[in-house]
Amino acid sequence: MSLSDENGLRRRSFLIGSGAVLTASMLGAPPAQASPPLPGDYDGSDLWLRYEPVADPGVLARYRAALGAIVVENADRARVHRHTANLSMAPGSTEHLVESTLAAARDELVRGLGGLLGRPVPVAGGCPDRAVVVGTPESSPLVRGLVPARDLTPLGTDGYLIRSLSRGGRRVIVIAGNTDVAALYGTFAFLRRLQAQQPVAELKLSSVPRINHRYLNYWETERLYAGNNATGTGGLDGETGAMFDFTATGASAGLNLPVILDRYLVAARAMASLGLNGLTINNVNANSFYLTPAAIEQEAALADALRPYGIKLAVSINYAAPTDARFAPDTLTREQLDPYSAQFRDWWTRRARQLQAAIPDFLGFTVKANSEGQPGPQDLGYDHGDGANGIAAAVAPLGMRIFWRTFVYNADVDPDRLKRAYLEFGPIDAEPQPDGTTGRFAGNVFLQTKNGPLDYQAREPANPLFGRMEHTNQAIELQITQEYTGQNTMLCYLGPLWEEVLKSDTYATGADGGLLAKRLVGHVVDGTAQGHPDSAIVGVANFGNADNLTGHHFAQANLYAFGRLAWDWTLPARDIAADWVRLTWSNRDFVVRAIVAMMMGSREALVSYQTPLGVAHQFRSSDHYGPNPAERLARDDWSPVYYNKADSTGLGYDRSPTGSGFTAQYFPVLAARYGDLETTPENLLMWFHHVPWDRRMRSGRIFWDELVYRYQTGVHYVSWLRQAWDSLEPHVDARRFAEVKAKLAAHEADAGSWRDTCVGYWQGFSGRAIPTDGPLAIAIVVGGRTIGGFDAGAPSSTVPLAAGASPRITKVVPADPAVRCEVLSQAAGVPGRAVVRVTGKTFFGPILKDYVFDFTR
Ligand code: GCW
Repeated sequence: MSLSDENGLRRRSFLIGSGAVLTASMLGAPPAQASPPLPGDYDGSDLWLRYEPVADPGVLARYRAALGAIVVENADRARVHRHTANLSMAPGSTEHLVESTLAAARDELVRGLGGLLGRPVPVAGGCPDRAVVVGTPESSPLVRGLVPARDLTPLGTDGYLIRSLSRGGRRVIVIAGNTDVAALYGTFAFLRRLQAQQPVAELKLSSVPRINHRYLNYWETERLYAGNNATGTGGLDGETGAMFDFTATGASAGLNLPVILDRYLVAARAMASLGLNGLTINNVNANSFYLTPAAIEQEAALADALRPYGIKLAVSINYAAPTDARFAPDTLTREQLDPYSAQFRDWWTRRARQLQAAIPDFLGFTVKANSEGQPGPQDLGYDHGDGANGIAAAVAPLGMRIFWRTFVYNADVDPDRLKRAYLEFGPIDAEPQPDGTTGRFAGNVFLQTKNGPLDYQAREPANPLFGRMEHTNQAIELQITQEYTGQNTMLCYLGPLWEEVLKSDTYATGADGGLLAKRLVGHVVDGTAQGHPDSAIVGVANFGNADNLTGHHFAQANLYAFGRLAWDWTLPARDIAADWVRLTWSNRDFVVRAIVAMMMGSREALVSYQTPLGVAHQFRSSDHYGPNPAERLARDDWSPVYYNKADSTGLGYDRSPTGSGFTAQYFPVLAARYGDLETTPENLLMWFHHVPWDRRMRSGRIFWDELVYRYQTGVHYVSWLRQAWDSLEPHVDARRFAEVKAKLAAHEADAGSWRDTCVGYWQGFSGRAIPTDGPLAIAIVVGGRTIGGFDAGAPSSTVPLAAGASPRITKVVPADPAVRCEVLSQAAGVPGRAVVRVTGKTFFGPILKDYVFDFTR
């Protein structure tokens, strides 16, 4: 076997040892030939809405035979509201504005079928043979005749059905729902089937979302990793790097809203393709600019453009906005921020009315209060219930909702940051009310809660609020933008993280003390656990103005996965990944398998090289990207040292009953499990315990050794990712291949820096040597001598040889017989360098290490 190095030179290599080499090629790909990359300068700007011609001739023929016309009766009749008279696209745009939801569905079919089938599919009237018919019983007599009303009833407002039918000798496919937007969702679902080359014969499908409000929170100012300049954080030509232009200057001044840009409509179509139906347009550290009359006019234009796609807007607000001079003379004093005062409520009612006058379907407000320096009701001696209900009362008559975040950690509440939110919100939820009911939060308040009790870490236990807030509407908040998961550099597929959270068992109990039948976090969120009638899920979105909209090509997958899970949280992350790969990269099975494999281990690998075994938040404070376990900030609960508690006895935060007692916030089964070091899952160990360096782990190793190996294997996975991606070069279009390749190189280097920084720092406390018997440990035989004990985390190892001894490696002896060893290059002399590649497998996927040996005398 021979390999090409980066210069395209052929090198001789040979295999020693046994076991499976898990390269992409072993996952079914033909071996990487020295063939040229696929041509193509496609930049990723269509997200998963690429409608590339179907390459498989058999599938193409079947699709062409089945899909001959598009019928959307009365598509233009139900025009959506438009506030902005002169709404227009920017000059040179390729997207176009539509005025109704059914027109959006029709146009998507024209675009999608035309692209996939490689020839136009006509829009027709009547009911021609081989028609795709889209509509509702109201919009379309044809649909009314084809689909019995009783079949539509269970679909609610958003669900759809797709059916193959035969009428009077004509075969049609009907896509129907009770509302226009449901028909649009069905249209996208149908196109997704074709993009993934699934059969279109004998269709009998239906789908209803499990969660009502499926929203993105768009953060225009923070944690934006998708700007179109080199760093990914900013924009060019006067733009900020944000998705929507409100205040761009310079060359982009003419592109501010109300002008609509292509990317807004690509985002709208992408959101609708997943069934996302709401968008808060600004960061929760809210700028009150978005409430000013000029901004409301701009928002109204955006809402107009998005409305046909079923997307409604919301705004994040600052609790003290009424004191902002921008609203003069309509301002309040600080004292008037009393949530029970008429002035305060009336002020918010006026603001909400202005918004509703321009945006009739405006959703309401997202609020971060008394958190990280944001003002809130506590500034006036009130609690979160008082504050949330005050604004909720102001907007309730307008049919709006308040999404009040529970991301609070007032240090006066408890020394353990993780305990604080429940201590503040729990009692309000449990409070008996004068009318005999329980819980003080108003009916139009949702508490918006991050998945974990800390802050978007790559692994957290589920937030104990889930299941504990029985009397209040709950929204789960997931972070799509990769603040703590590699930003725009690392390939980290978050589907497995969210699947893990949504399928975590809360062990919630009912009034009788018995376990609830449905009690996963997903059941709590969708309302079925405790009978909540309303439900919401929110993702902090990763859109920016980069060509590919998300900065990293693979970050598109996270947006996609969030949307699919928002619709149906029970979907397996792996299946979602496979769909995304087919829609985005390739339909060839071996390519799909290879890329899905790369994605599926990527989050666990990141946990391993950043924060293994439950040690949380070791990020440097400046950017939350790189490591700084030694950092000590003025606020201790922002400091890595506060979380790691490293000392000579061990590592981790004791939150057991003899520590902070946080574990008691969970339902009894989990409280007991997490409260005891013996029963705490190892991947959460340091969330709950200060773990002794010499504790025996399930692997048989002591904790210190296991910890070091977690860091190493995380990096080794990224080394494998690089090799797997390289092997796909002939099968992936050139520009995106090169861009991902470059990101993976930086990813590997940065993963290595996490390992080296953290292991080096912990070693100062453990005082122990770096173990050398890990999963990829090898010995080499050189000049008749067997030499081993190499540090698998080191970039190279120096090997002194006796005078006259040959530097030729004659044998490689792996500690684990299942790993595969390959001498990539021998040293030409001494001094000289040899490289041995070792490939194996760990619990989250393949791992690879190139040992570099520098022979000296
Ligand atoms: O993780 C932190 C982020 C902040 C963010 C905060 C929050 C908007 O670093 O940027 O503030 O979470 O969620 O409020």
